[in-house]
Amino acid sequence: MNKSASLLFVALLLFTFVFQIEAQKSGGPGSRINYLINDNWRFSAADDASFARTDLEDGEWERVSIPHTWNVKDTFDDEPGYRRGAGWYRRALRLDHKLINKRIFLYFEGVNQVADVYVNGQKAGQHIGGYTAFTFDITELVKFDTPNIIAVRADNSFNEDIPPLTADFNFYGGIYRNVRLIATDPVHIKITDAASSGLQISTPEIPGFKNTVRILGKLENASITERNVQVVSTVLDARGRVVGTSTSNVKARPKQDFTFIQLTNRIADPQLWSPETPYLYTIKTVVKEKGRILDNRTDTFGFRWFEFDGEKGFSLNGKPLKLRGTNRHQDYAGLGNAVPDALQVKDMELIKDAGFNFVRLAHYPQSAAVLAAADRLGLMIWEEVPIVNYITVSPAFTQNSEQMLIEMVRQHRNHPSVIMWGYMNEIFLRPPSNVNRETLHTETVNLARRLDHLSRLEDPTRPTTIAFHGSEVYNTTGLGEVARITGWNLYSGWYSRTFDDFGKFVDDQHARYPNRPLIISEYGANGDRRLHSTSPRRFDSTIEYQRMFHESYLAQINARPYIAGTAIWNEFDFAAEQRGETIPHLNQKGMFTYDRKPKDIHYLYKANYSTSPVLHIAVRDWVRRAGVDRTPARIDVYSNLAEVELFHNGVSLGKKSPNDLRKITWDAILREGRNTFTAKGRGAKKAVTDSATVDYTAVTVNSPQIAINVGSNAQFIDENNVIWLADQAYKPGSWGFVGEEIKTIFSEPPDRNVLGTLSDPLFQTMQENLTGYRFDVPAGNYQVDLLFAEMKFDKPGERIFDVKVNGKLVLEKLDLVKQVGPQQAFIQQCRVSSAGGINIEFNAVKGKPILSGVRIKRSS
Ligand code: GCB
Repeated sequence: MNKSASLLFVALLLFTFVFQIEAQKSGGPGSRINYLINDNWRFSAADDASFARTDLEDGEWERVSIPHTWNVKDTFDDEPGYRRGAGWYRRALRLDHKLINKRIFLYFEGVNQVADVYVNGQKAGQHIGGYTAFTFDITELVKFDTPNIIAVRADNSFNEDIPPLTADFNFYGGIYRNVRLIATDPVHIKITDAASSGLQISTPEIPGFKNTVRILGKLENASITERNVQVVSTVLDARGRVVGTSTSNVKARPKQDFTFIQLTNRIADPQLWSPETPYLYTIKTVVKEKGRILDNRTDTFGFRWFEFDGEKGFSLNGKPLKLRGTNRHQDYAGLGNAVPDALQVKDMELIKDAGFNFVRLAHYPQSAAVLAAADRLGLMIWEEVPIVNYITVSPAFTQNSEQMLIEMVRQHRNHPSVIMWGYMNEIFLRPPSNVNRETLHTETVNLARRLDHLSRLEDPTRPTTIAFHGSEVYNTTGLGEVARITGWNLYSGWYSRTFDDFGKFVDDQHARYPNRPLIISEYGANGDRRLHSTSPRRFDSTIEYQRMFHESYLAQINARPYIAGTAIWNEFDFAAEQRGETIPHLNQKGMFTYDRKPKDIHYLYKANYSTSPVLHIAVRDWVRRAGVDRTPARIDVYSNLAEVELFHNGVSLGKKSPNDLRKITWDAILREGRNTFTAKGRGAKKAVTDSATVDYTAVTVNSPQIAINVGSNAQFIDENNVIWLADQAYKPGSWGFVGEEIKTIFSEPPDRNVLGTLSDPLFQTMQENLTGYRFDVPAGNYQVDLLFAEMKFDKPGERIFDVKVNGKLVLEKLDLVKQVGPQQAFIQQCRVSSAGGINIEFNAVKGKPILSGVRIKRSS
């Protein structure tokens, strides 16, 4: 036996051992067995039909654990695109002979996006769609007391019949959510009904009956005999006391499904589920035959009711409540979408901790662990199927969309946290050019109608919703009339014009469609913690602009009670391979970084929404600063305390109370070196303190190093902690660019990855057509670094120029495309001995010279 085979053998033995223990633990032969089989998988990125065969030697394949994706690295490299294709997973599974009379199922929580499952070389089934669970009955394919070979072909290729077609997130391939083995008696609560629990638990809203629990269940009798069984449902409160029961007697015909309906007794004074008190009841469902347990399940649910109104917004359990929320994508730094449950739950805890009560799970159904966490934490959920940007007009696309909706609803409908079902996002944003616009509009509205109808049919207890981008097309096509709740994704002041346009837009919509309950389903702006500005501007990705954006939006939202709810875009930075912004491949609109570090903006919301004391000095994102003059720095504090006193290096700057946005601002003259800020206030019960430090460097012509982020209003801190200052026009006694007809190149937004560097922002902005760059530095020896990247032209010969430093030619006929390639970072270093001043000259040979960054370092 070779090494990997023997390892596999040990793993199998272990598995059998653990498995038997589990079977005993869960109550003997009568009980359902539900077992995670995430470990001991083998993976191959190749694709071959023989991979399903039992006699295949897979010892050389990569050993992996689920959750797994093959796209963690290639979504972040400099090569455009990432691998979209097939990958295979294999695993041996030994089943104890004690399971011989059971039904055996494989349950997959999520495989992106088409999964073909084989057991012992035979096809168990295919599932389409990357974001919902599915299950196959493999009873007829398995053997006992000998290894069964499970093989899964996962395929994330583009498929025009499967949503999403395009979107601003990555479609990572793989088995990226848990895999389970389930074993039941032949008579069991149905498992293969769209991979749902087989039970639909609701608390009918009929006045006077509010306190009953209704259970609509499906049983499957896979045996060949008729069975007389009893289904007993027991409702327990959070302390485990029985508060309700219902029993049904079911005659289950052979090889048939049977539906039962139960209504429990009225439950006295039920505790209502809400964000403040997310009270969960437990329901135990047991299937028995002559007193012997055949199957059992335990689920949780909550009592709550809610309404949406065009004028009054949202109300929960009869009380008005603003949905204060955020959006969540499921991926995570270094993991892609293969994120263990514990981290996903942590995400939901971070969201709760910020004081939010609402989460839009954008743009697809998320994992069972996320939904369970939402129930437990009291986070209300908007969940949606991933139909994004445009649709394909085809019966298969329609059918796949409908199937996804059915699976989402059936799998997640018992969660009290879910308050609405969504089915499209910005569906008119990117119409394909090869489809007639009118047909596309009509067919999209038709599909929306079908999905809306289906959603109400599957779950009459929840309203439908849809998210639009800020365009009239949704009204003119009639799409705006289909869903019950209208979501607007609005980016005024980011993708378009000014912050104030946001308020104007929603006021106008509300005035024209007063009956539509309205949610701001997205709003946000980039925040890159390496970029800072005292004069932030649209698209600069500075933390300061992101804060300005959110402060403006929050004030505008607070002023409009008709807005039922809001959801920030996004709670966490998330990956989007095609993005070429300051951190390429990443959407940086998060309140947290991709690896879940809070940005200062997180505390704006926490101070406004949380009920626990919040005191945060908002300088954490900018702890290393440089400046050129003695202008005082603005120090902001986000706090929900009545009064705060701020100390700078131990000296009080005075006491102040927060404004309506729970923000206080002080001015402080930063001193060279370490500056310590301490804020003090009192919460209801105790004193609250926060401390933060800022290291400050004053840069003058006498400094040992001057680094300039040419063409930018923003200061950039690179990975070596070098601070590249914002650019300026030349001033005698200082430094800056020179030229009569200079053009600042500042793409809006920067949308191209710069190759060969992590300091993309340095190269994305530049001065074009400059004649010089001058530093009035004292005499000495200097190293001069000149930074360039050609971001405009892809062909050589378009831009050629010479560069001289203090009269010496350092770059002759520089043609960046020819010499280093387009989009490529290029740094030219030279040394100069100066009798005073550094004068860099640019002379055009063809086109206009450019400069992206410059650094001078005095060496003696
Ligand atoms: C949107 C989309 C979302 C994007 C976001 C953005 O409107 O719905 O998927 O990620 O804008 O950041 O551009």
